[in-house]
Amino acid sequence: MQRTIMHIDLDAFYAAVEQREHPEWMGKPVVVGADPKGGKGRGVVMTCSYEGRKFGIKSAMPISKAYRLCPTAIYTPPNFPLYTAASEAVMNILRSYSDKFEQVSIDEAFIDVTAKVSSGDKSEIEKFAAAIKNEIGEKEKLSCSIGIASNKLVAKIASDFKKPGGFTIVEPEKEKEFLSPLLVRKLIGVGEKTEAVLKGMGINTIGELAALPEDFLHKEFGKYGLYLHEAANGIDNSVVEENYEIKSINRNFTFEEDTKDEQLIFAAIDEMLEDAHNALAANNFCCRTVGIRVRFEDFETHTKEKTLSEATADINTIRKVAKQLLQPFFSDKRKLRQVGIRMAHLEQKSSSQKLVSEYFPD
Ligand code: TTP
Ligand code: MG
Repeated sequence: MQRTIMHIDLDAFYAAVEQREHPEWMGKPVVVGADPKGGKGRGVVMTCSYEGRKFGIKSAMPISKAYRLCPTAIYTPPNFPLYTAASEAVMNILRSYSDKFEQVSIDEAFIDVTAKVSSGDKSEIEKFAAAIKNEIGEKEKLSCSIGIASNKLVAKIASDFKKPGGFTIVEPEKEKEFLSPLLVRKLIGVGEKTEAVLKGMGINTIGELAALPEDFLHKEFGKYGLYLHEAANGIDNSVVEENYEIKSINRNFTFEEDTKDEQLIFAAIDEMLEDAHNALAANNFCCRTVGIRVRFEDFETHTKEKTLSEATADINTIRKVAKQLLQPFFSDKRKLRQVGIRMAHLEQKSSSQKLVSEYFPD
């Protein structure tokens, strides 16, 4: 059956929220990320308003480079509670347009509107998308781009096609034609490494990739090659479905005998971490908050947590934070009865990361 799927992605999300909160920043280059410290700052750009992108500033760029490109931009640290609240409000609006809803990241979601519009009726589909865009604009004062296609893969690429504020409809049967001139990197699951390998084969565009025999791709890339073949040909049968919600992952360990032995305590932490991290990875989550819980021999219980500037799924990073949080408790005279860890503020890794990890399990 012919499906109609929309992918909605907010424009310059963190920067747009900052502009909304500081109307005097409207129309100006706003960079959300690390402190540039007059060009000597370390850390990266999280995002930048479209006004700043004209100077060449982009997500993940060193903040020092952004500062060189535009020293007069407004530099601001991230305010996550604000973005989370804005994201939740937008997601609730989107959910009201279809019960087939899937949030992909903090600022993007799919909705399947097959049952809501007549397939192939372009003007009806456009009106539906315009209503969503207007409601997000009016209620949340945020701008979005919408891609519409017969599957998720093409809808996602389409939403990125005319940013900011774009609508792009890819009509059924036109998926291949639409993808053909685009660079392979636009495909979900194609990162820097695959792009370089394909370049070495003389393949730059999705159309060139689509023309390669399936067998050849299978031989070169294994199972991932089969995905590449389907994706390049605009085929994707995955369904829009909400991932069940896990709010946090918690593990606790009670010592056989109360202890102050740091080695023993760290070993317990390591064991729990491994287990909790497996749960994190199995659900394709990363976490932004790492917490610990200690219970002394007299049952007095303390919790401590740290929210990171960026969500992570890296076990070493999580371990380091957990151990730092635990350190002050060792100076207490009392022994520990129980120790626990917590991973919270879970976020789904972006779908491109998801696909890559599915095919390259490392
Ligand atoms: P994106 O949707 O990739 O970027 P964007 O919304 O800022 O810009 P646009 O969609 O118009 O191209 O990511 C959403 C938010 O995620 C972004 O506002 C900030 C955060 N983010 C990072 O913190 N680091 C990154 O490297 C990227 C790409 C995004
Ligand atoms: Mg966005």
